[in-house]
Amino acid sequence: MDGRQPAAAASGVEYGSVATTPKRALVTGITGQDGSYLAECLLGLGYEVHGLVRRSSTFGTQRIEHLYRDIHDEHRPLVLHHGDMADGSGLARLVRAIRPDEVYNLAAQSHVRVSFDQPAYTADVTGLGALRLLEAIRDCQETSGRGIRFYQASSSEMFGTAAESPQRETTPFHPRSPYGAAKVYAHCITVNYRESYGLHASCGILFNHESPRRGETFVTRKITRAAARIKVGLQQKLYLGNLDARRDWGFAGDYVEAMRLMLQQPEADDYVVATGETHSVREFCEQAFGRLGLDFRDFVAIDPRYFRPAEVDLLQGCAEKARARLGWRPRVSFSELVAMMVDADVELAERERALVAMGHAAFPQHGQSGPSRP
Ligand code: NAP
Ligand code: G4F
Repeated sequence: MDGRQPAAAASGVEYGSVATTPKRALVTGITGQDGSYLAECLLGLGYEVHGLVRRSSTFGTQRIEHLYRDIHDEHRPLVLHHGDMADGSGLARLVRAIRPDEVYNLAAQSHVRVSFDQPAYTADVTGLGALRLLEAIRDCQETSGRGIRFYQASSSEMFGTAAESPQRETTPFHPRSPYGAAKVYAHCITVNYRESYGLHASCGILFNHESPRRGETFVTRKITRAAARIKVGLQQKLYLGNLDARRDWGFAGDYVEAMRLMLQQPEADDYVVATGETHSVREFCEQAFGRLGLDFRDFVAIDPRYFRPAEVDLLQGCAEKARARLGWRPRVSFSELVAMMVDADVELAERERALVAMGHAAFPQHGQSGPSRP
């Protein structure tokens, strides 16, 4: 048997027809940037969407608030379940109860800098979490005889100091962080379950993708949020680390479509998803501040605390395979992405300024109290 084929014939597992609707999807990491765009995309296509949410003492569902309906509404297309990637038996119970057609594993401790401070936690959640979910799917598939298609959120961070540029599916991995190493494990175990058990399991090797919903400690959002706050007078300076790092930045809304397309293919496989362009952090600053008529050099200062023990200097992806096989291509350009993020953050900063004028506190900024902003 070709390791890439679903072992339907061998295992007696049947995959639902690609045209069958409504499909049922389970999305881990639904409260994150990508989870919110993916949930929107799937709901728009008529899916019944189930999301894994970890329990927290505060609400963490801001990004999906607009998709959620009252739990007393009988016909809710979006259902949230408590769970955690560290809890294998909980994941198994959930997969058995939901019996999804498709599972998208987006949950992770996804911050590279933080992974140096929390390496074991990152390995557990980002690496072993994928294994726990794969085991849950394998068990459910074996007992029910129904195929479950699986998507793993792999990352360009796995390439690290790659020997070639642009990076493609065949480029060897050389991770430069505990996060990158955990993602390599999750990637390899997904490929292994495809080859060993014939699971329809695909990995999307996604390059950096951003949006107005990006977490505020990732560099793009840190820059657009600060530029907007500086513009309206709520902040004076922005402290950053390595301005020379280069990334292939795309729009998250475009990238979740590639995830879905991977699971509609007859055969599972791995795909790079990228724009093919690379820009430095300095260029991002220049464009973001420039959109507001500001010169970033007047406001940006370097704080070595934001340097990493090991850095990934250059990422640039080749998404030819995704283009040829999935028909996928990015729609939003680099300058459109920067503009979209800056404009959204100006709106937010203006609302914040109005609240401050009424005597309320400014919105909390990571790093002003508690652990330093990564
Ligand atoms: P994100 O905004 O940081 O979202 C991460 C999600 O994982 C959140 O929903 C988070 O829940 C959840 N999560 C974290 N720990 C968990 C745990 N122990 N159990 C259950 N859920 C947990 O990340 P993203 O940018 O949307 O990225 C989505 C996935 O793609 C991640 O796996 C990331 O590593 C990967 N990826 C991202 C990029 C990128 O450029 N964005 C590129 C390549 C790969 P809370 O809301 O409760 O924190
Ligand atoms: O925005 P970043 O934190 O993203 P990074 O490390 O590339 O990771 C992101 O992309 C990965 C895909 O390649 C994902 F897998 C991962 O989950 C995450 O979404 O940092 C980008 C670059 C780095 O080189 C960093 O050193 O920006 C540099 N940088 C400079 N100053 C900074 C800062 N990064 C952050 N977060 N904060 C700074 O002050």
